[in-house]
Amino acid sequence: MNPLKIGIVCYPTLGGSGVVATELGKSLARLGNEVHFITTGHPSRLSGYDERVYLHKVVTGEYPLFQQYAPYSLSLAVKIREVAEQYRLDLVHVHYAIPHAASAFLAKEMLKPRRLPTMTTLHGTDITLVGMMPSYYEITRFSIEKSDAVTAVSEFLRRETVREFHIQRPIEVIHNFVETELFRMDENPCAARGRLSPHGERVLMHISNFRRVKNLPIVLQVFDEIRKHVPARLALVGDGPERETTERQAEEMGIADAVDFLGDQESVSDILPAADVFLLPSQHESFGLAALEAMACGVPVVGSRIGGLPEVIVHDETGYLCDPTDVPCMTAIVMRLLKDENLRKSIGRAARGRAEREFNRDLIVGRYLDAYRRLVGS
Ligand code: GMT
Repeated sequence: MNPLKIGIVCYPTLGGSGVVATELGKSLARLGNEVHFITTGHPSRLSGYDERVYLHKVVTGEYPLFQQYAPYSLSLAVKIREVAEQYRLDLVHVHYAIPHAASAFLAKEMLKPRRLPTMTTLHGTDITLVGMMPSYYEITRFSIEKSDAVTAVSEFLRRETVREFHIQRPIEVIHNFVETELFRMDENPCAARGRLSPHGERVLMHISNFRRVKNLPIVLQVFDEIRKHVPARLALVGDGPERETTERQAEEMGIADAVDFLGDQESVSDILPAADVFLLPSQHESFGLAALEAMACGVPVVGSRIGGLPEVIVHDETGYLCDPTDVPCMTAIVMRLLKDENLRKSIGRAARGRAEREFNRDLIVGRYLDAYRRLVGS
């Protein structure tokens, strides 16, 4: 099959949509396609050199009239058009609808009569939170309808999009994926374990972009309950708006000395295997990429029974689900796992098996490639 020239638009900052877009782009390039990232900065998971990977930076022009409102969406549209023309792109694939789908639509219109097929992947808060805001609702609906192809990262998100935005067009569900050769089960204690468990304590872990939806107070409360019974430490990986509040809460609860704030980490695959249990009590989660990465490392996840998480975790088989604020439920499950090493290990193995079977990179990247070929051929 002929290789494709693909433009990928994403937010480069830490966050699931940027991670998925970057990992997808890297995989597509490895398969021989030419990939052009169009972003405001260097995507956080883009490392190493690949001759088929190009980076195009979107720069917003400053002007006193704009004050703090430099129109990123317009600069992005101009950059997409420019890259598409210069490199003869076959298609552009945008991640996170707002404002990327609208910018892709503008670029497509500007390029006419040359054809530029567009694909939008919906990730979560672009639909469930931000897209629902009155100031974004109509443009989100419009640009979803105008994309040539639309995918959602879970069946939950597809249903929500159709319901909330009264969408008529088809939306294909393509789940997120994990690189199972990188995110591996560690039979021997991994290097990070020594730092996170200096005296043999059990390690609970949470990784996120520290937004309110991640429910960090619940993570702290569950940990607080656990350490009343078992020597344990909590590793918090990532950064974002709730970090300071979380640090303060840990102080107020008197548990700060048992909590490690690791901040943004480039290589979470080196840290995850150090965990005994992974906590993800989010209020919203359209998929839960961090949960999938933990599963691939054989770390049992205790998460929320909301959104797309039940599509990732089979309760009681490959992890556990509770209501997002049900601290007693989560505490009881974590205690069970920590007391019964056979159970913890067998759930971890089952989680790893599910990640390998259902969410492996080759399977999911293949589905995107099929969708691209249908789009380009149509
Ligand atoms: O909203 C966020 O927390 C970040 C967001 C993103 O787009 O960066 O994450 C969403 O996309 C991820 C990748 O598809 C999903 O794994 C997350 O579940 C989803 N977040 C939410 O739905 C809250």
